[in-house]
Amino acid sequence: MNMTTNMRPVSSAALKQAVEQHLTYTLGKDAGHASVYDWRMALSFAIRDCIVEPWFRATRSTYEGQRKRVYYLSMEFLIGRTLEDAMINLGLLEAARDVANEVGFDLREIIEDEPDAALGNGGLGRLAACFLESMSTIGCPAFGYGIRYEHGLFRQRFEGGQQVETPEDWLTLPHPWEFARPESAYEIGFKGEAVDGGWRPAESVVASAYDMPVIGWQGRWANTLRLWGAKPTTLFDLERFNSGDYAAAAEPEALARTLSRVLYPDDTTYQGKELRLKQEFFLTSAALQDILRRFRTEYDDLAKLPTKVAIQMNDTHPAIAGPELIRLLTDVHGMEWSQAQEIARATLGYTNHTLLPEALERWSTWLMGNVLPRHMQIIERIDDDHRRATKRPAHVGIVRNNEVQMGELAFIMSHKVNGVSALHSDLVKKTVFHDLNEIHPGRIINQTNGVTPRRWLKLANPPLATLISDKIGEGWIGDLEQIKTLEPFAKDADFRRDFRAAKRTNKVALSNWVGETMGVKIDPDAMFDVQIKRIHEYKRQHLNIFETIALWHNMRENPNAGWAPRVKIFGGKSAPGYAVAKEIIHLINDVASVINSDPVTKDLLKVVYPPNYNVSMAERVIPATDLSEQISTAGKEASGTGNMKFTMNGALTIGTLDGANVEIREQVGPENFFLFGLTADEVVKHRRNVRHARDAIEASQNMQSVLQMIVEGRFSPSDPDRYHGLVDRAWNHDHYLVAADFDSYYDAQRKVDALYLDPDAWEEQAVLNTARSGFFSSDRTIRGYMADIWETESALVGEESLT
Ligand code: TH1
Repeated sequence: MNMTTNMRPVSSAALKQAVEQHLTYTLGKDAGHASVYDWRMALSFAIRDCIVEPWFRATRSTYEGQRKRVYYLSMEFLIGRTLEDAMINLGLLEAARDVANEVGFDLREIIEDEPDAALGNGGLGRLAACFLESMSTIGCPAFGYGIRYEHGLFRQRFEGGQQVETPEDWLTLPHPWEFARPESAYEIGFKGEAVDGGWRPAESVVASAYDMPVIGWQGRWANTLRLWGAKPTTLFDLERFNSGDYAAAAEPEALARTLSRVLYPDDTTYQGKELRLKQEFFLTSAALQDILRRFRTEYDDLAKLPTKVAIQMNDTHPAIAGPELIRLLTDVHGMEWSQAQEIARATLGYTNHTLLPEALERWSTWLMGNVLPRHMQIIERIDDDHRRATKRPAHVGIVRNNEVQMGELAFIMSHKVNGVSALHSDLVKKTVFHDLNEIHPGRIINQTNGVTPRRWLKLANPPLATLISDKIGEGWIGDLEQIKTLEPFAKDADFRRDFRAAKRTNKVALSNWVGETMGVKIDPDAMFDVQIKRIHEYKRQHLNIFETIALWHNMRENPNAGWAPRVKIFGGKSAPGYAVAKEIIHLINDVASVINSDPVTKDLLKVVYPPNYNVSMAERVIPATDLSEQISTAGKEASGTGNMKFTMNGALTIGTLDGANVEIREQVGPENFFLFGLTADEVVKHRRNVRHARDAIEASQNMQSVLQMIVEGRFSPSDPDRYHGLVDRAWNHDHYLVAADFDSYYDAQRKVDALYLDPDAWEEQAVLNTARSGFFSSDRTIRGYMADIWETESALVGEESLT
């Protein structure tokens, strides 16, 4: 087979030769003895070779065209696997399949040998990964900057139904996608003292670069993800070593390595730990030093920085960028204060991802002053300037109650602040940044999140992707708006049958995997009802499991009432220190073991919770889903992005008017979306009634039975008191209004049942969901950032399409 990419023709034979070369000369392995790992490495190197040329070309074109670059600063990049994604974007998947077959391996097995790069917790990190891919697809010159954590997000196991964490070790084996750049290294200081107009740090480490190329669709452009690893400034204390104190001799090294050792496993909460603040500064300072160094090789006037550089802060985690940029411009490059402030502001943008109070970063002035004394001075001056310029009282400032408010700092130091869905951006204006929005009208804008259709449709769902391409051509992959031309086929019975068949293929594959890995038999013809995301009270996995219990109870009472057979699928990790979330996990697993062994409901209901949910598991589960659970308390989920992936893959959604659900419902049509629950406004009003939960439970027979069964120990017979705390909270501390929304949710689920029992009607709505998902491509989101925040243009405009 002859595949052509734009950099060189790659036939199966040529690829095979390249793979064998790497096997022999890079890995030193004889084909006769090569393992799946060896073949994966050889194939990865061969594919990586194909990226290098477009990567160089993109870099050269950016320099030659003196183009503006975007720098995306993020503490998290949740990449998942790279090999298959790269092969798809280069058009080499088929050639690779041929090669694998010829050497006696299954390509799937090789692909699945790659560990996930889990350098993120959830949506925020995965969004950063989708953005990188979209920036490369669009040809937006960009760098991602992050930390090369030795240990990504912990692995999850269940023991007796409870979450147990073990360390993740993706870097134990060599990582074929990175290029170490020891020559790109910067010193990062900490502590010490501020000395007039400068800083004398007491400690320092070196940030050393590792680059990963990010290839866009059809290999037309490639950007760089640059991850920083921490190294000691002095490797070794020779004096101490010679005196026999071996442990102390290695101290500088140990100290530095802790900085990039491990990702903090908290999603939407922060702990205020010194090491975290140091990590944030480590990333930010390394990135800014690198950005200024690159700028100065090309331009002589730092005043031009905002015309050639746009820096985006992914939440407040890199918000120290404001003060650090000012410090570098003034202390290091001698610029005057007010000009430096202006230039920093024109260069920086800030994305807010949450309104949850426990997520809003605040550092005590003591800690900030101790770890970053010079920055503390600069923050106070920014704050003073802002107060004076806007004549505002102390309560709107950055420093309040002896704490540095990182949201306020990020806002004041940015020219644009954006929320991540229409509802969320609206709430940002009305709540956390109400006063700042009045002082700076127009600064807050919205950019609704998106996801890349390359990974989340083409890669994850080959049966559906092939069906779509057969019908409307391949244009949708690079321009998801084109998927709307599928719409008329919703009325075409043959197409609906094929659409259903594609879904069924995915459901069979998932059923087999669940059977093999968990030993639970599930029926691919039952409705697959899925909630996969971090476990958090506001996401309300407990609402889902309560409804599951009510459903089971009612099925038992009346097994022949025409229930739609269901498989409830859960996936997700809890932060290790989040006891309430861990209790919810335990309950789900306990409920699963009781329900799954009930002979009465064995053909009607199953509950499965595969451990260690991650990007690769999402790729497996989402294409096999019929019903997507997006049931957060309205006003709490800033956007959600899983919701978009399900819609693209033809799942129907049951959801609240929260985050991007609102826009999903608008796009797919309210008649194709199962809505329930209070609105964000109603939630606020409802909470004023201190009896809201008690009133709702007393009015709901269903909810009462559920809580009764749990408190009686029906799901924990060996430990009947296990859930007394959980049930007490449901009655008395129901902050997320599970009780108030319960009946509405239960009723909406029965409408779901009715539709599922009418396959034709279901499939019509499913097709319309896919056909109307064009808005949710991260390509659209990135174009929005480019136009409204970064003021950059694609380097590929006017270039011929290579299809
Ligand atoms: C998530 C939001 O919860 C989610 O609604 C949104 O879709 C996603 O970001 C992308 O915009 C967030 N993740 C984090 C993680 C940390 C701190 C704040 C947030 S908000 C560590």
